[in-house]
Amino acid sequence: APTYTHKFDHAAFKGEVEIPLGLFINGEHVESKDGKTIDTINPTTGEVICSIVEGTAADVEIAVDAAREAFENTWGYNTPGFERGKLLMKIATLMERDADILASIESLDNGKAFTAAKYFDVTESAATFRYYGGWADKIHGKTIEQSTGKFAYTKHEPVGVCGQIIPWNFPLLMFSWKIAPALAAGCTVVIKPSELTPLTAAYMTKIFQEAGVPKGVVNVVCGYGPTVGNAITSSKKVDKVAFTGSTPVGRKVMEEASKSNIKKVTLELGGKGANIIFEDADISEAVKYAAQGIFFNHGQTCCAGSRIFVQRKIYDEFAQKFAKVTQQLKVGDPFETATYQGPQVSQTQYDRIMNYVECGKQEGATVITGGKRHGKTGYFIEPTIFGDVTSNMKIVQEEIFGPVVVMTAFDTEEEVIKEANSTNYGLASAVFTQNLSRAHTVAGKLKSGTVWINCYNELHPQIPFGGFKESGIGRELGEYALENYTEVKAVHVNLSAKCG
Ligand code: TXE
Repeated sequence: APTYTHKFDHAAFKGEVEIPLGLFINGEHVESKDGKTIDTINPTTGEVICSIVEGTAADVEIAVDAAREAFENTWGYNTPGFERGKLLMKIATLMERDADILASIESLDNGKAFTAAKYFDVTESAATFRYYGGWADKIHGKTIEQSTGKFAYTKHEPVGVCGQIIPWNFPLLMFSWKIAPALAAGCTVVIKPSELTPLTAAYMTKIFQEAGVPKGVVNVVCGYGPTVGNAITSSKKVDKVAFTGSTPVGRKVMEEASKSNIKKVTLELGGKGANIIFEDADISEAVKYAAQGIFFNHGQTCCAGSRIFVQRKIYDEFAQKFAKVTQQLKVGDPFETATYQGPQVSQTQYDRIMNYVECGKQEGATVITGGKRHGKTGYFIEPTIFGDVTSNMKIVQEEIFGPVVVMTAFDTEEEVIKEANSTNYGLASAVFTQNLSRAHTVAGKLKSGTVWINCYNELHPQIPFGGFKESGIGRELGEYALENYTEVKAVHVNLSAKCG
């Protein structure tokens, strides 16, 4: 299979990096069955970086068989938890060694600022492997006493072969959130990166080889959703599917799982996060977190704080300070050290976001700042704040998934909780206040899988993440994610009681 060598030359990293472009099946890089490839685009320039091998349904079948073979004969209980843990930690160490390389590839392929890629995506990805390395030998069941002579014990057994489908907004991080808990639990994996951002996953296959991951334990098949993705979700030989992406595709994943073999399903879908600022909040802190809450990763974050509710008394002051901080965010080349926001990931996403911006203007929302394209090449959009929005507007209801936030004033706690919860999504929300009682009361009433008090976008491998309502099913990260990758078996033991 082909490889591609990219020459990086920026302040933080200079050097040539070789990226394997083949499918990674049974420990080897291979061509696909029909020889087709996918061009991956640099969103900063709109130019092709390289062409990666495009998988087919037939390739998925081969990968699934390799994963099954590895599950039955090499991985699972064949490799004790302690050994699996050591391997996961070795992967983490190699990722830390190659942090500049991984971050450079991520910035090139996705457009995110190198600083963010290095200190958030790569750091957190390695931390996720290390964290689950620690769990691998601590996954065990319970003993349940029933009556004299009768008891049961539970075993938390690996589910088996897991299909995993990930998006383009955090290519390496989603790869790590999916693979690390699966391997810790003893499962084997067939993963499909997004067709828009396959390059960090491709590089990771070299790290797996170097770390000594046995063949077939992780298989990476790049390709499109309706072909490779669908082959995974509809396979009768896949025991579980984990998906992160859009809500419409999430529905399809469930449908295919139900039509094929009732494979276990976990979904992490969209969001429309409410960020609530009460008048007693530390305003300058709230402003900084609000900016980071929406503009981090160019707004391409499922938990983004895309709806800001500000108590009326401080609305004008907050709006003015928030606009000032927003205007100071540096938009530009991801490889420049000062850059906060790079381009959106693709022309399609750029168009989608700009359509929402136009729609907001037509619906009568006020543009407080931004609202236009940035520069002439690439997919750059100015960080944009809409004020005076009303709850029926499309920009308030739908996930924009770009650097666009809507802001509105509220009067009472009761009113803002009702508004915050009036969405089909339920991924994340936040409350800013100095009042301890109010903070926890509001946190209790918000219908979302994450609530931040006096902060935003804090994520940690130890802390579960996932959605209420149409934002998803199941939790990633923390001890909770292990449940996605284990089946509980109850073994009943009868020591003395006679039948009948
Ligand atoms: O997502 P898709 P898109 C939201 C966000 C964004 C919108 C569209 O609002 O603007 O979705 O993005 C694979 N069977 N999120 O169109 O298509 C696809 O190849 C199986 C939120 O890029 O859902 C990719 O690997 N798989 C989100 C993955 O699904 C299929 C992150 C996600 O792409 C498939 C991304 C099929 N039929 C977008 N069709 C989040 N929760 O963070 C596509 N895929």
